[in-house]
Amino acid sequence: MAYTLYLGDAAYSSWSLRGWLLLDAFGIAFRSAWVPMYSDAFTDMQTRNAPARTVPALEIDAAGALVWESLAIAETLAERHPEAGHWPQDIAARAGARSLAAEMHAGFHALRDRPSMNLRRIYDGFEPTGAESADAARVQMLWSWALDRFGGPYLGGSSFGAVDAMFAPVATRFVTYGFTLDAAAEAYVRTIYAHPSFRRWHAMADAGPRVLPRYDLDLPARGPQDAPRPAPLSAMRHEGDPAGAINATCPYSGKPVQADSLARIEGRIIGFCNPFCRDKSVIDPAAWPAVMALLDRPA
Ligand SMILES: N[C@@H](CCC(=O)N[C@@H](CS)C(=O)NCC(=O)O)C(=O)O
Repeated sequence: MAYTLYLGDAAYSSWSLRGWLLLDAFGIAFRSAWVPMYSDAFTDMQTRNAPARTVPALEIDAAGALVWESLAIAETLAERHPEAGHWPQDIAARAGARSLAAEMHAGFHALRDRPSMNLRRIYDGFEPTGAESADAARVQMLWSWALDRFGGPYLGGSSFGAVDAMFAPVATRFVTYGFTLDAAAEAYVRTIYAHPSFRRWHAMADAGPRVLPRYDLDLPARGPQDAPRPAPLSAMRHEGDPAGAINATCPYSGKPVQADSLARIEGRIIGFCNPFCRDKSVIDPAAWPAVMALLDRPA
């Protein structure tokens, strides 16, 4: 099954993150079509995809069908890939997970507005409004209830599900704006930040060059290195001869390694086909199975 997923900027597009997790975290192969938001290319994409006007939008290539709205994407993928586990098996957990996902999709408008997703920043001194605090309190109450009732560490039980994809951007908002969290929410945020798919998205957001100042607040800010992420492996950009790399072709694309796209990861020189692939790998090597497979090769 071939899919194309239309996405906005990884650092800022919370709904894109949800759509991407609905495929990547469930092992479903797809092609990402990144479209910079607030650009002519985005307007063109909206025209081509009409009547869909938002990202994420999922093209089911063979069927010539397009599905948009993240909850509709979740249900479409769950229907087409029943083995992938978008919803829990257990009836009570499935009912709970579906209800939480629907509430997220339809609600929490205050939390979705001013404290928008911004994976590039961690602010000091953000003061939530009453409505933002009320949304944050309800999210935490729902998380505690689900984690307690279905056993955690994910909201539907032992494995990552569509409901976790729906709430992952909220976990990032709690980090970016420094919301005061109860212990269960704090633990759940760490669980999301440790999930391999989330780590891949965050690494791409960090590596992407585009900064959209419209999402910045006028507050002291730290960078994403202070997010509650697992400690990265040792990695840095490397300058040198591509012949010194342990691989001749990019672990992602299979294209030839380029001289401007080398990294030293855990002491070994690895080459990529472009600087973005290098940078997303340097930021969090362990998130990328193709990089780890190279490191696992005998020296
Ligand atoms: N309810 C939609 C929300 C999607 C959404 O608002 N996406 C934003 C980017 S995060 C977008 O495409 N905005 C462009 C526009 O509204 O023109 C969903 O569940 O997918």
